[in-house]
Amino acid sequence: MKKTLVLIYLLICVAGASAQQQPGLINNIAGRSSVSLDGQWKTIIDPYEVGNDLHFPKDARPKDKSDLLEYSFATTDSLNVPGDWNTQRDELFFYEGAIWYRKSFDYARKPGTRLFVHFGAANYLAEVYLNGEKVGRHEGGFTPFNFEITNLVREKENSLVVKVDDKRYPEGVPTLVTDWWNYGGLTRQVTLVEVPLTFIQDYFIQLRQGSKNQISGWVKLNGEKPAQKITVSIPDAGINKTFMSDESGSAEINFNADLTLWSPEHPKLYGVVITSETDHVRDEIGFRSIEVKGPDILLNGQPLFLRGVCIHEEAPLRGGRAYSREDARTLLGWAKELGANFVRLAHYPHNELMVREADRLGLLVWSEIPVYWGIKFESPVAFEAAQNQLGEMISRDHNRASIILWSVANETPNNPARLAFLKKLVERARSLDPTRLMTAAMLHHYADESTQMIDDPLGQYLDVIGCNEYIGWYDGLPEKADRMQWKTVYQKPVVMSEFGAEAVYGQHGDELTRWSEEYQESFYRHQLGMLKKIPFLRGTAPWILMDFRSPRRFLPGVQDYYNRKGLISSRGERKRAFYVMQEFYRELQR
Ligand code: GCB
Repeated sequence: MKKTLVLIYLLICVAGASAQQQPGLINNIAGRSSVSLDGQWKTIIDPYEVGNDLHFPKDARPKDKSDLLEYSFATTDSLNVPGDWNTQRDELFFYEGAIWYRKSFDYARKPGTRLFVHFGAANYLAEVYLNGEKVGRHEGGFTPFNFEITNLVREKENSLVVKVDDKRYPEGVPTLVTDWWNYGGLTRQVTLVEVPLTFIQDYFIQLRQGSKNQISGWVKLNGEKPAQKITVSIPDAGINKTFMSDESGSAEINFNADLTLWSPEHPKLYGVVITSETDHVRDEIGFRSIEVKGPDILLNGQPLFLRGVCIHEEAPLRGGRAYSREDARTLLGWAKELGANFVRLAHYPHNELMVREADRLGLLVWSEIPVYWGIKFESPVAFEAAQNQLGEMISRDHNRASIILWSVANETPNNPARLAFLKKLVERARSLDPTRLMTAAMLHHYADESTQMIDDPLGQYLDVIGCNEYIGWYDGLPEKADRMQWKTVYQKPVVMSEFGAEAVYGQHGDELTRWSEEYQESFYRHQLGMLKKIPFLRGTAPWILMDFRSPRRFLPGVQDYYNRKGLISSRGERKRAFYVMQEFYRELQR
């Protein structure tokens, strides 16, 4: 069985490698020797996309005083990496298009090593050139990718040029319209990663689905010496096991372990060391089981209610894309203060530091790809983009205990093309990771004037049903929730994956005054009254932890390009509704 899974995985890797997009070979940089390329990068704004014609990748300098050259990285302005460009310069706030980045660096590569350049994310399309040669291209704004540069790098004055283009296009994922800011640029860390000639490309070390003491997974080597002895050790658990990889570099691993299980109350992480004859990596991994049984979610065999909150990757306090450990600590710290044991990281894979902090803090995670609203479900281009992002999300985070749910979509229209598209994504995710639960945020509809029905056919392929609803905000006034009951055709856990109302922090009025904290507070009281009565409800994730920028929220003096549904303002002020939710989560823990 496991052999088949490893085989399927490898076939997928091979298939993926032949596709136009190549996310690269490095799956985990955390335990690697690396050099950061973060900091100031020279940039050229190229709204008409003439940079290729003018040979920007060559990063040329005039040869003599007569030479005609109409660009210069050396003397242009810089942008900080990581960071979106929109919040770094006023004139780039609304900019969507191409910007060229250039970083020069020296690098003394040790003999007998390979070198990769790794990008945490670039939104949305990236073309990468080193010393004038194209090394690769990547599509998708929220997942990592890397390219091998072993044969191109030199000791002095390397020129790394990256064209980043965040123009929206119909077949992109996401597509043209989103309710979040299209922050462009090299939004996450850029790193040079040096590995041995044959290195540990990836590993999957998790409890077997349904088991609390059997670790099963695989290790994959890449390079000229694929067949090697591999040791997996977990010193704290007294584990030291040896395996052999085969001619394709794959080793299947399987062993029993007596472990302290990871949970929100006790987020135990073990140091796990994987050693091959030529390489070693160390990671911090938690072990827990996650299953569903009828309408219940079981964590380590125990039924669990997900006390959640949705979070966008918006930087707390300073605004723009979040990327740092400090950002992650602030956002997740607020979620903990709310009483959460669960976060929905909406609407795309967040940076790796968020997930690693969730591992440390004991927050369960829902992670999703930006298959959002009206993607072009008939298009093979859109499917390829979605599938790649799904694969990259899973391969980056498949060893994180915090992640219990992979989500394939948010509020997508119910039609046959979309069902076929999402079914394939669910199958793909299950083949890549058989241990986690599959979900999607779906819609509901009226069965009669006081009954909401959840019966989207997508539900048949999922383990956990996510449902977004805005009764009392887009649909009537808050008290409308009092008259609503919920039904579902599925014998599966339901998580209310969104509900919320907008309020400006500090704006007061009565409970019927839109945008006031009192309206939002009343909305939450009525919502909770309704939600408590849903017998199959196993989690809540209100929309949203903090106000975030959106290009479709115009109301002057109120929204000003912010979606104000945050329980906390963008400056960190808790609104009244925050305390209503906090009280509910306290009650649940009593
Ligand atoms: C939704 C979307 C979310 C929006 C939210 C809203 O249903 O999933 O992305 O931001 O509603 O505030 O309208």
